[in-house]
Amino acid sequence: MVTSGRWSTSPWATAGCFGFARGRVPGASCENMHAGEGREPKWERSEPVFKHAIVRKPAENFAAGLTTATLGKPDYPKALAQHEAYCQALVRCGLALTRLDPDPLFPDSTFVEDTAVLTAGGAILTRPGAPSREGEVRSMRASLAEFFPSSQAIVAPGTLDGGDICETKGTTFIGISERTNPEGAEQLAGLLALQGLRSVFVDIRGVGGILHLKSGLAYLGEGRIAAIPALSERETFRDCEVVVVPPGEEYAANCLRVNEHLLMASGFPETEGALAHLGYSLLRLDMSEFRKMDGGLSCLSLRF
Ligand code: CIR
Repeated sequence: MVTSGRWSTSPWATAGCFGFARGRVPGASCENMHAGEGREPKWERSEPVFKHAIVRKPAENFAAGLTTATLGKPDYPKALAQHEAYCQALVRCGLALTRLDPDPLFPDSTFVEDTAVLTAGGAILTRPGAPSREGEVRSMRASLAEFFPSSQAIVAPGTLDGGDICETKGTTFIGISERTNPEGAEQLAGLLALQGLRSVFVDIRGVGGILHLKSGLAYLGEGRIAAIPALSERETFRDCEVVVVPPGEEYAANCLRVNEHLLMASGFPETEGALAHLGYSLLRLDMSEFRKMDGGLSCLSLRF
């Protein structure tokens, strides 16, 4: 059910209007916002926004990656099948894929999203917060060079994972997390400001159950976000239209808008019903094996 007003008694709510102009980090000052102007609206229903995606097949030692989940060891053949279904979904959304070879040196390297932030203005290579993942950036730099002749980078002592970056119409939310530190967030905000893009920091340290900002938040297009209850009430999002993912279905918050479609994890009937009710063309994907490694839909690709 979709009702008006913030979620309190009803599990589903859409609230407010979009614009994000008054969005801010609770307890933080306006210095946390970086003004930017001149950006074209990112989502136009009639016009595909993304044309390309980079993906990397999971390596055989995928199960040796980092995880906090207690869902058991991922099944490799199943992970490969799920990854292929994900790739097919992106193709169905109209994207051309660059498929990178598995890289067993980095068991988490299938989660390519964490290695770069891509905007209309260029590529920004990250500096992942987990030391075991830092080396993933080297090969991504080479892969991106074909599409982005020059790039910028987050540098020490900054750390930043792409999973903490949620780009919306007019504002980029930057999560400060166990992986993205304030220095990394400041560096990214500064680089985005040079492109005329405005950033707002969202401190998610202490929010249980999410690794990255986008583990609990997704931009759905048209000024609307999906968010877990722990984030949906934040002042930061008070001007957004918020679809609150109900308790028990938090994993479904990491959905992915790609052009005319919305990719979502299967097995979350309330979320699916609400998104369908809102008119989204849903592509449901079994993400069970990636979930076991703390991964979601967005982390499996870099889109541009
Ligand atoms: C990690 O802990 O880094 C990986 N096992 C999962 C990364 C998921 N990435 C993402 O949500 N953007």
